[in-house]
Amino acid sequence: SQANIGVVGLAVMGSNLARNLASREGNTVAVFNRSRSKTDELVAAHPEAEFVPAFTYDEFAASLAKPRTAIIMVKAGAGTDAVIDALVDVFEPGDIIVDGGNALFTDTIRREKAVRATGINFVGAGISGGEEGALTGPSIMPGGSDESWVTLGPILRSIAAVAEGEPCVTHVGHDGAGHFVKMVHNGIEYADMQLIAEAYDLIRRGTGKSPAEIADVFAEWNRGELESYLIEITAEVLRQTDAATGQPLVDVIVDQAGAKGTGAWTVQTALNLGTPVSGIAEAVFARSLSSHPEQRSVAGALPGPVEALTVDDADAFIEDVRLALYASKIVAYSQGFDEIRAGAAEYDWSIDLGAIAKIWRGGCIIRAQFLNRISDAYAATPELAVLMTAPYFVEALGRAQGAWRRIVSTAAGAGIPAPAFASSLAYYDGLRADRLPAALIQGQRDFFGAHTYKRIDREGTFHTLWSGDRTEVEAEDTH
Ligand code: NBP
Repeated sequence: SQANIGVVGLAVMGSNLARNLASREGNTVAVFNRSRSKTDELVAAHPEAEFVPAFTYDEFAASLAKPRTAIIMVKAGAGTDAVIDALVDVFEPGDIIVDGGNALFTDTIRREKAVRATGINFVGAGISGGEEGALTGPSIMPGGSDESWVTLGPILRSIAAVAEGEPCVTHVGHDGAGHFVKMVHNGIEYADMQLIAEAYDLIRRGTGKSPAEIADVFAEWNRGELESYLIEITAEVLRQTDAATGQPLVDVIVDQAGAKGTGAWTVQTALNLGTPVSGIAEAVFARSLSSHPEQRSVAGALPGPVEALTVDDADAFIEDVRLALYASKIVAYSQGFDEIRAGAAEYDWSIDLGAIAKIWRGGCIIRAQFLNRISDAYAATPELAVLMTAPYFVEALGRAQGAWRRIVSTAAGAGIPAPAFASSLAYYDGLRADRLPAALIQGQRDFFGAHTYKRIDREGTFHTLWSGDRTEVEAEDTH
């Protein structure tokens, strides 16, 4: 029998994706894994699924109907390149190779160019939702050519999560656009998680509530405008009791956050693009800070504030934290979408930002009600320069800013680190400012490096003769 779709790489993600594909009407799924045992195990464990197992790349290619379409789900990096090379050898022009792993978008741009030269289509597709999502319906962010989307679109639509009746997949843009958007998704996820963690810490230290009591607070928040998967699972984690010690699980987990690198990529890319994703950067750095026990153990000697945190009205404090979280979250998404806009301009992708918000409503880790507000904002104003200036967010930020300022100053006064709350607020005020001290920085740059400056009242480029008589001269534009 000929399969219409194949999966290469049958570890947890690939086997779940293959099962998802096989469960959809009309799909027959060819499966291949470098070491045979995973293929045998998958086929044996799921007799209900219509799998066509292959044990060599030749067999795999022969089992696929044309145009052959294969999704690679292997360890990102050298493994991906090895599988692409092997598939290019056995595929033909017009066939489609999809990389569903977490590739760096610049690798995807490189691979797409190389594979396209053989006449074979290459699609880098970001897939979010972890193993559960792969099995039951992920959010999928495919790049690649328009030609490949004709074949691939219906297949991916059949396995994607569904949010409000719409499949969580769209053709994001060409070559690396899909993996770029998936990268920013993960960056936003880092920020969202850090903000939630800061909210928990403030409530715990401010009110003395137990993790289980704070779980109730998050469960309550999940019924309002913060409703999201991450808020929901936060309540679950906080409610968990450790069987061995009887303690809240969160209290026996080592407080050093791990990372697989996609948050760092988001920030590195933003630095290259000159896009300030400061909230996301703080979230990535907060994980790094937590993971240096050798530094944290000596830093206990650093003096803290004299006054401990006192909260008179716990309910009012918790409401302030909720609003600070909401406002900071708006900033994180605004920064993330700004990075996508900047990336699209740099790499010449045409990306529909509203459509991206929509495909994140289901399947992925940052799925939330809130994303509807973002797609509404871009539907109303596709050219929106700053997401958070859309009327809905202006209203929400107006409602939240007082609380946000109180929480950031309370945290600073009490010596409680709230880097993502504070950084988001500084970004907000920076963007809002009528005048920025950047004017002084231009003066300093002109002083030591003759870097020149512009004037507010006249066209042209100017330089002050700092080491001479300090008169101003018109200068060549150095940019
Ligand atoms: P892993 O990332 O653990 O990769 C294991 C798979 O890669 C196995 O099938 C292995 O084959 C195969 N492989 C390697 Br390693 N080198 C290979 C090579 N040179 N040639 C052929 N196959 C090779 O699997 P995973 O956790 O299922 O993740 C798959 C992809 O999905 C990754 O890119 C990951 O970043 C991405 N992703 C994961 C998640 C998640 O929640 N885990 C979420 C979203 C995306 P073998 O069996 O022969 O060793």
